[in-house]
Amino acid sequence: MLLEGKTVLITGASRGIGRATAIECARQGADVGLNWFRDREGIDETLAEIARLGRRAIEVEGDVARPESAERFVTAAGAALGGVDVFVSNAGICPFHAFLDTPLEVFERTMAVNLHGAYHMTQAAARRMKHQGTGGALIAISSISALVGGGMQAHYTPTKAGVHSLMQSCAIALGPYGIRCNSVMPGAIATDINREDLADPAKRAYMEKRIPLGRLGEPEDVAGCVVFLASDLARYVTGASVLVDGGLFVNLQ
Ligand code: NAD
Ligand code: RM4
Repeated sequence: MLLEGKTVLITGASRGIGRATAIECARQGADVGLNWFRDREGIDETLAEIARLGRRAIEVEGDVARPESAERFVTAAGAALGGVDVFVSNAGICPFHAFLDTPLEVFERTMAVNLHGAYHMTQAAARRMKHQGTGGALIAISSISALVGGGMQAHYTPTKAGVHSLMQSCAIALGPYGIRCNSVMPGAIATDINREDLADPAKRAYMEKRIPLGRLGEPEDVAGCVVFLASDLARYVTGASVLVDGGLFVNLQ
């Protein structure tokens, strides 16, 4: 019960890494506030799973790309659950596209959801934590793609480097309030975001071959690391990033 008595807010919690994180936080004793967008069925499944664990959960719909969603989410979830101790900025998209003809809308939407959304959400959560005066933990779901490129991801990888950088700056800005800020960098985790990309058997086999632990990741693999960073076990960890990639990043030869 690493998160007993804590309240955790998570964006993009209707499926994938966000859902697995919400469930693991609840299993570790937290009550959870869940942001979601255009996925009623998914958020209902997440809520049902948390109810089975006997924890409180509240959901707030909102597009993270809209700045007003941030204040709404933090205020509503914070009021319903009695505060915000941990905030996980997870919502993200990755519409794979070749660089030279990426439509402007694809670039702008990816930036708006992944980077601007993370910024507004993080700022709203940090303001609330400062006001509460009891510290807190901010965690951004960055990516291995913050460190290495992707030929079909030139509009995406800068957003992941961006949220990592956001956590580094926030660690400095918010340290005086006892608010820790870290990022998690997942490698290749099988979720809806890359279902099509990994449907190509050759691409999938190539990825698996590059991963020393021999398999793609599962959302639950990432959730465990988020729980650690959210918990008091990580009380002296801030401004850090943790790769959760089965060794993919270090595998050069
Ligand atoms: P996913 O597609 O399964 O889940 C994404 C979640 O974000 C969904 O719940 C979706 O509804 C939500 N979302 C999308 N746009 C939103 C918006 N505008 N407002 C609110 N919610 C929105 O994908 P995932 O793999 O679970 O991705 C979660 C995060 O993990 C993303 O930030 C992604 O960049 C990051 N990540 C994923 C991988 C991977 O291999 N799957 C690797 C590294 C990082
Ligand atoms: C990640 C990383 C993965 C990719 C997902 C969509 O950040 O680049 O390889 O599958 O994004």
